[in-house]
Amino acid sequence: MTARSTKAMGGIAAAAVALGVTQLLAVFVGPQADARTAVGSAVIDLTPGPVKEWAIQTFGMADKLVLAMLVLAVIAVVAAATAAFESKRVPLGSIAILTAGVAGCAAVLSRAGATLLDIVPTVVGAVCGVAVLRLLVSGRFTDAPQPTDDGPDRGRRLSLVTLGFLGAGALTGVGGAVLSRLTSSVSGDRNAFALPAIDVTAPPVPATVQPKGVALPSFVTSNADFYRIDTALSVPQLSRENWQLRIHGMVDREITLRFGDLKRFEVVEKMVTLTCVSNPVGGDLIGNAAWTGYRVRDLLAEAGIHRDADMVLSMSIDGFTAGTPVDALVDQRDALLAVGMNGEPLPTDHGYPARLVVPGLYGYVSATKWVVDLEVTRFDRAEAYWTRLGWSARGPIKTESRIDVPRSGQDVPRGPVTFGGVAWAQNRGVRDVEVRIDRPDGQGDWQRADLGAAYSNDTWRLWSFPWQATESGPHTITVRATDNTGAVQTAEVAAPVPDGATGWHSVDFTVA
Ligand SMILES: Nc1nc2c(c(=O)[nH]1)N[C@H]1C(S)=C(S)[C@@H](COP(=O)(O)O)O[C@H]1N2
Ligand SMILES: [Mo]
Repeated sequence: MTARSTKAMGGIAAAAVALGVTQLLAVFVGPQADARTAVGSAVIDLTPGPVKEWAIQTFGMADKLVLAMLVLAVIAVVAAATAAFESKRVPLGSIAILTAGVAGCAAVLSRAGATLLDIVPTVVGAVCGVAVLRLLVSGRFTDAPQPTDDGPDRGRRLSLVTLGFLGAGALTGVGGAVLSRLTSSVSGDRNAFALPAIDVTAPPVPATVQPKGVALPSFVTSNADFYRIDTALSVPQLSRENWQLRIHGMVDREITLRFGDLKRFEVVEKMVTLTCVSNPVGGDLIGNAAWTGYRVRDLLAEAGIHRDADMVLSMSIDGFTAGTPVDALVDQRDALLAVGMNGEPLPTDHGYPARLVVPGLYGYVSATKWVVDLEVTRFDRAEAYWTRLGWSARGPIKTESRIDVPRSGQDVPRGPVTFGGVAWAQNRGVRDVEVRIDRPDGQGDWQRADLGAAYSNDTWRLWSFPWQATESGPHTITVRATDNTGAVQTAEVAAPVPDGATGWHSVDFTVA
């Protein structure tokens, strides 16, 4: 190894120690001192809207993991590149670590409710990082005096010490992350939560919602299979004890509800299909669940909404906001402050202890998880998280449909086969689904699909289509839905930005 590459390795080891020490110390100060989450959240917040959208489209639910790997890779490259030039006269590596430390402190301090104590782990971590780097380049661990810049490194000891620090950094980092997870987790609080008795139960799901011949997808999405989309780099751990909901703004009287206060409201169970605005045509950012909770209408009535208010800006404990039309929150669709999902307390990922569920609206304008604040306001006064980034202020869900069987590129044997999928137009309901199968000559006619029973206008509708595979070769199946207003799903292709994707879903398959 050359002296320069040895120094580069030292830079990575020093950065690892800086990150590890910061992570470990943050365990003792609290989650708000976690510089890793603070920096990651700052990166997410500063990333331009279209890039975020691209990340969700490309990496889907792995987006946060990809971000973490990317940040680590950038840190390693910068640490190596700058440390390679670390010397007494030009301490470039040390400067880089200190600069990163300052940025980390700024990210921590930028978070709501942060105090000076919260930056102590980052400051100590940065100082340790610099100390390690200075030690490694000092020449103390080389047998020879100071190696010349490009000369061979004659010391084995230096590599071993460098590896040791690298290991120490990894250990304290991973240890710190695991410990902070254990100490802040609300899983115990969640397990101890017995859902309130339901006053208004959702109608039972008849077996006929599942159309003949296909099992995909299941009408109710299990909690484990339910898509998850949010900006939360570490899932907020909010206990029922620490939860409260403030309702304020254009109201007659501001109120703050503790979790126990919810007892005085009627408990409603409702089946609602949630959809993400980022769901591409044919995508799976959609799921259907039975939600248990309280009518938002009842909560708002206690505060008394002013007549000229038209938006409720809901905010989560971690600062995400959604702007929902007042109408959608108070009309008969029964928008919920949900505390249960499919008969269980809300999973932490899905908003424990409480979130909003508003039928008919994309999640980004309605479905705030870990919700703690409702500000009654106006669309011309307030702007929510995604609207500020270029998405539409209003987000009614568009009429869409998806093919689940066959999968793209699938081989279909000759003979009888049943295709199937889902269609949705929440708050309007699906009336019809049509399927077109192009023969190898590119011709085909729209034909009515068989429909599963309609459960409600706020849930998706399953369809199936029996077909005889006779002609060998490539085929394409296309689907389109008609909602209860008579509107046929548009063929016009639109991207998810600014208010949801449109177009027909097609799947290519081959008859063997
Ligand atoms: N606190 C918080 N709530 C949020 C979001 C978020 O980023 N933060 N994302 C919203 C979006 S864009 C969608 S589509 C739904 C997804 O809910 P789910 O993860 O339970 O499926 O949550 C909404 N609620
Ligand atoms: Mo979303």
